[in-house]
Amino acid sequence: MKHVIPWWQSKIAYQIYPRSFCDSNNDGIGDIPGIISKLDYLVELGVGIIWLSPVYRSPNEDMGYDISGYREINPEYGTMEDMKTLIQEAKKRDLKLIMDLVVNHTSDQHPWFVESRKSKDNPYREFYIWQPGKTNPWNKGGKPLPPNNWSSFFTGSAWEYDRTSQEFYLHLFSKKQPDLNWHNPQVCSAVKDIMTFWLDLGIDGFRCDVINLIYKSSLENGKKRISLTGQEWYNNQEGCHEILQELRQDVLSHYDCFVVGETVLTTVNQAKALCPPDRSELDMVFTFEHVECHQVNNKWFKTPFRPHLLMNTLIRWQQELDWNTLYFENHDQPRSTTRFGSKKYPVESAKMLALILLTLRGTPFIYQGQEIGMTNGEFTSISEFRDVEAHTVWAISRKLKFPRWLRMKMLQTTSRDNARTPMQWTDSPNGGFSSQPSTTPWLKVNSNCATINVASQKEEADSLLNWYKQLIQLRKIIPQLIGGTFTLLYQDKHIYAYKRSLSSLADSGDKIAIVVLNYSSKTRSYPAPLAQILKSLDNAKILASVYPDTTNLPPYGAFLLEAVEKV
Ligand code: ISL
Ligand code: CA
Repeated sequence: MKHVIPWWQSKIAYQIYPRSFCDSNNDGIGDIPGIISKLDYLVELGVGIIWLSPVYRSPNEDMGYDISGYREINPEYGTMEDMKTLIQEAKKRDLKLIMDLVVNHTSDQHPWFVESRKSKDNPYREFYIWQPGKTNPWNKGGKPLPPNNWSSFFTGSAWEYDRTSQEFYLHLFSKKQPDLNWHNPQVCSAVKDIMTFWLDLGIDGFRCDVINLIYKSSLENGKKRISLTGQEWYNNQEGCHEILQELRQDVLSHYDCFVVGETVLTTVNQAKALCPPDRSELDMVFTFEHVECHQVNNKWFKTPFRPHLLMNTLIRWQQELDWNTLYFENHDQPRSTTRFGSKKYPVESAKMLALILLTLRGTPFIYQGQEIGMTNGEFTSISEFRDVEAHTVWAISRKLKFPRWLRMKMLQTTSRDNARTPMQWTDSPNGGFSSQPSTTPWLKVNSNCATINVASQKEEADSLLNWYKQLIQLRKIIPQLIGGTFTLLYQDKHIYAYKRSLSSLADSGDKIAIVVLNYSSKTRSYPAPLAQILKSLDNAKILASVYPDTTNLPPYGAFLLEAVEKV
């Protein structure tokens, strides 16, 4: 029997960060009508699923990841009518649409929290995690100390003291993002209602923000760490699995939808447990090992990028997990062209990365602007950053007396604003992000929009944009690239080759797809074992290649070929 591949495995996803995608009314902020105006662009690109970062009502402390109204649209982005139009227009074009579900925390402006902080006996008190502080032995009667030593993702303590009720509340992110209390069944049923509301409006699933952190199994002190002390009490706890099962059973299983979890701190085995084959929990997860394997102890101090660490991690996850997301960028990560690519060979290295992304096993996620090779932002002063995390890190590192140049360098390489600069549609001064060239967008536009933009790459036959289009089309017509197994054929520090094969597919014979790549800035010849493998193929046909000539492997040379495997 032919195995039917579900749509969330066969389609390619595209992440839209609404604030930075397209500004239709010239207020400098991207919006829903702007997104609607670009749906045909996405169809032309060939993607099939849109993941929309939060568009809900929010005071924007964390740019929408702090929600104050789950059933409302942030007026900066449009109205609920606009959102309904977006859902319909996407459907018309056979584009699936998934939304962010942020339920580890809410905004401190959410009516639940506004109530919760009023008094200890408020009916919403138990929606959040409140704890009395510890007496300060050096200052008895003074401000108490936090209940435990947990630290926040944005640095500093994870607890905030509330004067009114004289207790602390937990916030794993900013203090304006109080964590929900998932021990309270009312929280779970409120979230189920929110999910049902959106699924009934016609969306096709969710990207669940930091979903593996929602369940805190204890509020004890954690083992002291350089960052994220306390994680052993909230990372991937048994209670989290139980909640995910409940959400699947009571809500998700009633719809043709899929859920991808964003799961920080998650190992291969934990990822397996979150995505069981019976679909009782999540369908796939965004894990971080491949984007973090270059860091020494925490993300603020990075060692120079070493391609083999990235490749080794990708390969290990390919070998150990049956299906997962594939991504190099999102709204939290620096741009891959700057980070994993080459300054000297920006287009070639970006093409090689695209080839990897679109030929591994899993569901590829392209982040807006990645398809044209957008680079990190060009920030030179703290006042240009908009991200709460950048400002928190700046303040703390200043307290620690880090010199200004070091603080700036840290932000320039790691800040999440790097990926949030406005989408570069044209060579106009604001990159065509706002329809009027005189409008100043909410975040500084990269000056390289003069050369890196959609309009010019559409015209250029061998642009990165057209390379993406070509690979996306190939992935649609070569079944091995979707359903095929992954086998590593060759690996040294620079050169990699892998095969995707699908022996069960009767009409494809023993056809295989092979990818060969040189992840380095030197021209290299084929190593003997790889040359041998390539020679043994019958009817090898190159389907896409970064360079027209494949007699050797030039810098970031990479190609995809189809062949028949001799038995
Ligand atoms: O970028 C990070 C911090 O340096 C990540 O650790 C990030 O905070 C983590 O991946 C969780 O991200 C998600 O939840 C956050 C939100 O700020 C991010 O934008 C979101 O993707 C809190 O909701
Ligand atoms: Ca706007």
